[in-house]
Amino acid sequence: MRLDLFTLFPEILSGYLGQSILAKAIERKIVEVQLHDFRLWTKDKHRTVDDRPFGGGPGMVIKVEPVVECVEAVRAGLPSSGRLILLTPQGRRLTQPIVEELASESSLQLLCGRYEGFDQRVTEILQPDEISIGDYILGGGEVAAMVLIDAVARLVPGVLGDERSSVEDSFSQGNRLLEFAQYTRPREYRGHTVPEVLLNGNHDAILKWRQEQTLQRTRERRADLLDPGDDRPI
Ligand code: 9D3
Repeated sequence: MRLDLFTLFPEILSGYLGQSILAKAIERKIVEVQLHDFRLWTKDKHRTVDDRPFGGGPGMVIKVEPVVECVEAVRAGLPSSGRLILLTPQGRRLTQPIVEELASESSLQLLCGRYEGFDQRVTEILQPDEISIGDYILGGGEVAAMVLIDAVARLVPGVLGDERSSVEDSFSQGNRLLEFAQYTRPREYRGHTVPEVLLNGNHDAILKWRQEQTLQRTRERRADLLDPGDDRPI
């Protein structure tokens, strides 16, 4: 998978890319990542990327020309253009089905905003998929891009050490249940014991207990997940 990340703060992303499970995947050439700083696409001597909003109001808006020209130039050089995604609080909320869909792409371009966001004409011209990671306010799109990359990359074959683990995820392939409680040694700690059923080696009983746990937990904590066709929080 090829990832092209567009940002005014490439150093926020480069730290993460050098650390996570991605670092190994990049080393092994399973994932290729390139960072693009659209400040380098400005033409004025002060390298101006933002300006005051027409109509007034607080904050600054990212200018249209450097963003559009940077993204177009990079996309033109790609073997296949893949999907362009704008991280924005106004996008559709990222869910595991969307993550699975993105993981099947061979190329993703992620556009990260700052300040009050981009000039609307960035969206009009580039027509990106607009994605939000949830209903809370971040300082910028970089953290959201890292969340998306983290979720997508672990589904790319060969990125995870253990191939088994992503298929069994509690949110993968239509499964929308919480996971059961896990225990390891010791059998007792400060009077807190491990459920007897997990200790006696009856695998049918263990499976049944875990399935019950999963349903009970989901009902208690995330009843919204059991409501079919609804991916919105209550
Ligand atoms: C408080 C400022 N808001 C009103 C003027 C607008 C606003 C602009 C830019 C709010 C947040 C941001 C920065 N956030 C993102 O770029 C972002 C984001 C988010 O804040 N929440 C959830 N998902 C995302 S994806 C990108």
